[in-house]
Amino acid sequence: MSTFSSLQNNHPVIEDSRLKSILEKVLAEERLSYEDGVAMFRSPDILALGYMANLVRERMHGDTTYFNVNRHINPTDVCVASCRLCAFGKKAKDPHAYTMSLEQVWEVAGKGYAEAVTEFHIVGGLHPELTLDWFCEMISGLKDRYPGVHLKAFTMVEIAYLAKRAKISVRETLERLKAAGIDSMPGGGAEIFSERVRRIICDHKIDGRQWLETARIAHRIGLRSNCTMLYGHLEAPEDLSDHLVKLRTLQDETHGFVTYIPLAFHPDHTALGHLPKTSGFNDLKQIAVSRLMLDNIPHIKAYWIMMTPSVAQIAQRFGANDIDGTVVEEKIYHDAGATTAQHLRRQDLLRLIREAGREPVERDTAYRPVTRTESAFTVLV
Ligand code: V47
Repeated sequence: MSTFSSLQNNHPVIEDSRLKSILEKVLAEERLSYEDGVAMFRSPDILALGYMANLVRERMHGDTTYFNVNRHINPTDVCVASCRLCAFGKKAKDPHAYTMSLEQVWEVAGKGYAEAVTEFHIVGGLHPELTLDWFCEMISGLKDRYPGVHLKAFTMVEIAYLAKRAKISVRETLERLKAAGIDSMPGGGAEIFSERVRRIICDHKIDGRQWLETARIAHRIGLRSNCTMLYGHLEAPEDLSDHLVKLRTLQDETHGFVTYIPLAFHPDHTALGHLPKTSGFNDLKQIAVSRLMLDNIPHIKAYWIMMTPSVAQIAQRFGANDIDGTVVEEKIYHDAGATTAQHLRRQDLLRLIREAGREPVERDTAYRPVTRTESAFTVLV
């Protein structure tokens, strides 16, 4: 469509005619189909996608962009799986592998406490010897020492592995960890549900059906979680749309997903190191299409660690309403070649958000606003 004719219908940025019916649905607040998702992932019309996603984002969140202050804790990088996508996991006998003692985990957490973090994000490898009891002790020790900090811990993949090793159900495993003190779960490990691609990039992991079933059980026992999708490797537009529709279908049932985070594949130091890095164009498209498809998931996070602060800033006008936080000590992406800093100053984050015309709001994990004084923070309920 020419700029002149599109100007005539007041939607000047829709160039790709295949997106016109999608725009009509977006304006009518109708659900988009799997086919719409495929068409959007195929479309090069990034401005149209961003325009539509921004309409939805502003309808849901106005000008607010959320951020939080958290610390990642990775107790071990020992992992029995050898996923081609991963540069983090190591075999137990690898001289560079590490496993923290319980005291070390609690000590690392103490550093975050001093930085007044509101959340510990705890994930690690599938260790062949650490037991469920060990993890329960780790969690209850953290809760005792840092009662005000939200514990967002263990991917669905780790839960399924712990259950298998303890020879108990996923439900019982989750119930024990919840009793020990976990408050919610992160969204990692979902990768891409397509069996064809999963077989190549992470064939040692639980399959997509098991990931979704573990999330279903977590949500049913009252543990909310995030969800993710890994893109920028061997996937086709059909795989991307299918993944989002599966997340949306589960969300209709449980309402347990809080935030969706698209994760760009970083190939360095992985067995897929020959693949190119993703582009800013693809990063923005993933943000926009997910905002449009995931009509029942409240928040879309542009994770600056992964997409760089510059792209995460632009993403705030392409559908995202969250930019992650200031305090991180991130290993999974940096082992795979991420060149972003491991820490952004609060004032840098505020500037990025304000420059994008958005209103920064610090949040806790449940998206309640947090206010800070010189030395403490308060959650506003
Ligand atoms: O589970 C692993 C992915 C995830 C690579 O829930 C890789 O708030 C890219 O899940 N290149 C970890 N990705 C990160 C994650 C996350 C991050 C931020 C916030 C939240 C949240 C969750 O990263 C892994 C895996 O899916 N991953 N290796 C790699 N080479």
